[in-house]
Amino acid sequence: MSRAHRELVYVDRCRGINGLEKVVLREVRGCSAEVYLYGGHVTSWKNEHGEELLFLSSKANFNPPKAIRGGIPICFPQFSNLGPLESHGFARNRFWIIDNDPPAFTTNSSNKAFVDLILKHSDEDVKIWPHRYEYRLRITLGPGGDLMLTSRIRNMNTDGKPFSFTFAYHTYFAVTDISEVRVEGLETLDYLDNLKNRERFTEQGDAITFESEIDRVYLSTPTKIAILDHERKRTVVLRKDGLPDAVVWNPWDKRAKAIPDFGDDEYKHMLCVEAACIEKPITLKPGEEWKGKLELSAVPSSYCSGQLDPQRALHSG
Ligand code: TA6
Repeated sequence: MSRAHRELVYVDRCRGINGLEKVVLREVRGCSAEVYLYGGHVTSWKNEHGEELLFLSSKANFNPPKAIRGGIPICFPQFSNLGPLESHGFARNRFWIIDNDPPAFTTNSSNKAFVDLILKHSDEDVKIWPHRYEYRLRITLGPGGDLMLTSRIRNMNTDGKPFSFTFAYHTYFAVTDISEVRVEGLETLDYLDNLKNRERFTEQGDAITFESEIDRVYLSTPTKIAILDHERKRTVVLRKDGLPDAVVWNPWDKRAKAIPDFGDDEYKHMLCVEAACIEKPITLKPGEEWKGKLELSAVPSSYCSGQLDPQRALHSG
């Protein structure tokens, strides 16, 4: 093993913005990821060239109890305003702790850069969501730079009661120019349009492109979705498991101006594609566990007669 390899600190626990605790994951080829314990929130994912693949607003607050704008907020136990809780639930603005003794996890033994976090019911939260739970989140940076998030949520109620929840990995991807971005994998699917009272529509046959505000929940989506950044000649492939829905969101100019922790022009450089479980909430009986996995990889886009070739990205691997 080379000296550089021997000295690499795969998992580094330190302090980030406003002194908040964070964990930096690094891999030998130079990729990295950053995770704030506040929110169990991934705020950065960089490839081996040091290029940032996630969007983080220049106006993001790292001031609890405000959620961090950008990266990968965890929406649990409620997506959006689909229930009595605050928008997107409370997991994104709670302090998670490092889980030093996680239960067995089937994992690739070459993964060295990972962290296990845990969030449990608190006396305060039981007043707004009357359930006992254990939420274990493993975040892994693979040797090839892939970012993997696995959520395991267990019902710990002692009163025999089941609970239900909706969920999303609200991932903000960095894009060079939103008008040059295409999303492949959601063609012909049904979606609920949040801009039209969640009315149900069917997507046409073409890849999704962007020229105005969009806020949709695509239903029963395939396990792979590709985001093609034409200008950067990069494709991010999202693979998911246990998460049938996919939200696509960009606030565009007018709505961007109304979001205090979001720059007026930042909508041009971000796109949320969120692996989610929304239409049919997950119900767990006491002792039962749910698992939802997201895997992200960034690959150079290939060309086919001048067009990006998403099929190669979607159907490989
Ligand atoms: O996932 C899309 C969405 O639910 C939008 O409706 C939009 O408002 C966005 O999330 C951001 O929500 P937030 O509560 O973080 O401002």
